[in-house]
Amino acid sequence: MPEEALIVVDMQRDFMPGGALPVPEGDKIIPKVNEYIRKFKEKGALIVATRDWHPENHISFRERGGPWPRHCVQNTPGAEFVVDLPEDAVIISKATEPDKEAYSGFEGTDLAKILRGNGVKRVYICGVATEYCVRATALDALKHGFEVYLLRDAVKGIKPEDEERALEEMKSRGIKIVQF
Ligand code: VGL
Ligand code: ZN
Repeated sequence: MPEEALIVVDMQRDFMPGGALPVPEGDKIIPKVNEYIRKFKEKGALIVATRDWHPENHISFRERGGPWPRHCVQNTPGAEFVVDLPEDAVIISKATEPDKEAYSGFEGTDLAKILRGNGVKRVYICGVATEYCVRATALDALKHGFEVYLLRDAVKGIKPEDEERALEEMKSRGIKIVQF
């Protein structure tokens, strides 16, 4: 049983420069994320990838009064992964219902059950955006009783000052900020 899981958060085309909701320099972490995927796979960790997977009338979109441009619509190129995932990676689709927003990979999904079912005790988190989906996923992982590590060199935020605040908050709650 793998004691550890790597959770890759929302590494999707729409969150990269040129996409619908770009994280500035989000593409710069792609090689590092791919390296972590290889390393964690090699040591037998469970590899999980979350994806923002919205219906085209999602409540978070501006045309519905939400804060974001339309992004990561199910089965469109913008929702595709931009990192190399192993065939046996667990894919978690979130925010799939029209009227519900979900930043956390645990919200409305089977992620906690899947991790526990695989004997996972520690989770390592990377991806985008640090102050939104990475933060929410990391804090939820803590709530579910996992030991949580954030991979500092493999996350990217939308706004540097918001990212910094989110990192401080995560640290103060007991998440360990690390890099290998
Ligand atoms: C995200 C904004 C809207 C994220 C998703 O993945 O951090 N941010 N939807
Ligand atoms: Zn979204």
